[in-house]
Amino acid sequence: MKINTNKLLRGDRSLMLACDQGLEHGPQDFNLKNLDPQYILDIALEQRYSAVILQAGLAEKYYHEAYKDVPLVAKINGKTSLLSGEPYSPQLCSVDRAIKIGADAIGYTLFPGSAREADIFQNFTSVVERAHDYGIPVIAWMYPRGKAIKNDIDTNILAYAARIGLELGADFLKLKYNHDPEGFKWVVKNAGRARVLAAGGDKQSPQDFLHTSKEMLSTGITGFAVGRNVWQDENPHGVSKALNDLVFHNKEVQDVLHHINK
Ligand code: FBP
Repeated sequence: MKINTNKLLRGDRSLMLACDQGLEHGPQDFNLKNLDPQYILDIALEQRYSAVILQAGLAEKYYHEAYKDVPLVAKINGKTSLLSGEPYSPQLCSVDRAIKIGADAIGYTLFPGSAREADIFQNFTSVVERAHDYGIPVIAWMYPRGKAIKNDIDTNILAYAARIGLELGADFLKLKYNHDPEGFKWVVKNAGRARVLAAGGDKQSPQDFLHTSKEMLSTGITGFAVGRNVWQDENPHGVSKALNDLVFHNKEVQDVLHHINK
């Protein structure tokens, strides 16, 4: 079965907007504006993001009408930040339901190194099988975590995580950046034919974020699945336009700063 990644790519690049933090982090990430998923969907639609990432619950209530022009990544597992202990993110929505809701891709978080790794891998591979039977791509958040992981952004650990994602059948791997462009090139090589999307991380100044993004693009990644650095910014449309120019037009940072300085 051919896996259809076309909808998620423009040329060879992709820029996705993540809005699954409400479950993962809770309301601490939001203010009165971006607490409303519609605010984030408006950014995704207006700035022509390659996809928006939502849990099924949000998709059912908010992913309607014009928003359907933006491809949907349905995040089908999740957990809160309320519990400590070995990380485990249970599946909360079936692949079939995600497709009914309109998913163009399935999103799933894995924690390689967790004491629950065996369960995570077994569940993930059954998700990949089902999604691929429909020709739907799978995006794996590859987040090495748990007591066994001393440094989750160590180059070798990230490279191992990338290789695991490839071995288990993911089509895209979402990885955290380690601020070591040479090391990260090795990480991307280990992803093989799976494409790498970098996560945005905690909010930085838009200037710093754009410089880091440009550096990340030099490592061979396909693009970003970013959240807080866009919708927590006071000018999310400006940041999005600047990112668009970096990702899809290979512009230099100094040539896109006008978008955020307006
Ligand atoms: P951000 O760009 O806001 O960092 O979002 C990326 C993301 O992977 C989200 O999809 C997810 O909700 C969150 O980060 C997970 O964060 P954490 O590393 O705290 O588990």
